[in-house]
Amino acid sequence: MKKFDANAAAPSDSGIFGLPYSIEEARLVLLPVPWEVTTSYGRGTANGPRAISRASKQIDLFDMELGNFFESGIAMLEESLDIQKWNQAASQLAQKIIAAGGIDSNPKLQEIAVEVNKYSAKLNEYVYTTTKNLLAQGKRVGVVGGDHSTPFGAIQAFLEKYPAMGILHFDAHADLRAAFEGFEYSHASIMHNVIEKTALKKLVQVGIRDFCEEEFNYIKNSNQRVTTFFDTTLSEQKLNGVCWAAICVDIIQCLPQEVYVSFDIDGLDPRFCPHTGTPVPGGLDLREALYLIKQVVQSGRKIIGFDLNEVSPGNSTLSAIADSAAEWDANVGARLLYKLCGWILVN
Ligand SMILES: [Mn+2]
Repeated sequence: MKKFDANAAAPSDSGIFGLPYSIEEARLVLLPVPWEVTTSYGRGTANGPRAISRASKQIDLFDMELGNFFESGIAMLEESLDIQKWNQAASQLAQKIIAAGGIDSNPKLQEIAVEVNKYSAKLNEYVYTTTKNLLAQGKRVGVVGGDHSTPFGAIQAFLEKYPAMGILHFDAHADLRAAFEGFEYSHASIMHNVIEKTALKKLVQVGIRDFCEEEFNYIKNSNQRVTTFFDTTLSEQKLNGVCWAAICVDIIQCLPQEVYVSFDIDGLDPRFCPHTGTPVPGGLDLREALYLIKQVVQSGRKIIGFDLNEVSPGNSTLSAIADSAAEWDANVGARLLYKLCGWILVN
């Protein structure tokens, strides 16, 4: 480990959060996934990991709640050049389908969708294998997207190690659509894929406020496998004077002992993520989300892994981010990421 002063500014050659740890030294390894093949609305989340990494260096490491947890070691892997290449190639293909509003019954577009799905399968395999190897080495792992399709392979690897785990899912969207626009691994289908293709026992969703009737019925007919705390309900409870702490007890009761957190930044009020791909009015305050995560740990449950996704610096080029309004999204993302790292390292 290099010489390091936690109270000083981050050296320019430092890692995530300005820390000096190598992957070997780190107890927690972050896996960046620069991927946004199926995003349809605002673009830019493939730059999320780099923007977060840049913004992370200005964070004060000492944490009043969690102390100097960073001393366990946190490091971020280099972005895979393969993923960057696949993302570019598959995005170009996918845009043809997105521009047409889905594959419909157009055979040419169906062929393109097959190609896109192959790229997504390659990505899933990469994320799965990388996560599995890190877990086998005794590391803690967090995925940094990219769009919300990115953690699928990681969730598979976590389920192999923690078959009884549940997922606490922050999002504006239910993400329960089957192959949205013809993409098997669409960002809007991540939880549908998790429910249909894995043995996950429990999915608990919070902040959901944008969903179609099919998704609503899917939740209703899930036999309690999916429990959704809709934003409308949460907001009304709060307006009626129910305190957030009591609401958190209700949410946490639904979770098993081991909890994986899947955090789509757009679960928060869009003032925290104005450039995210599909912002929706309403949502949680950052403090409410952090309080809920803290209460999960305080309840005696264990956070075993996480992903943070859909953080986007918008369409600004990466070199312009530092000076642009888009820096804000990465700034919030980096702070949320640091807290997620903290809660995973202390328990
Ligand atoms: Mn979302």
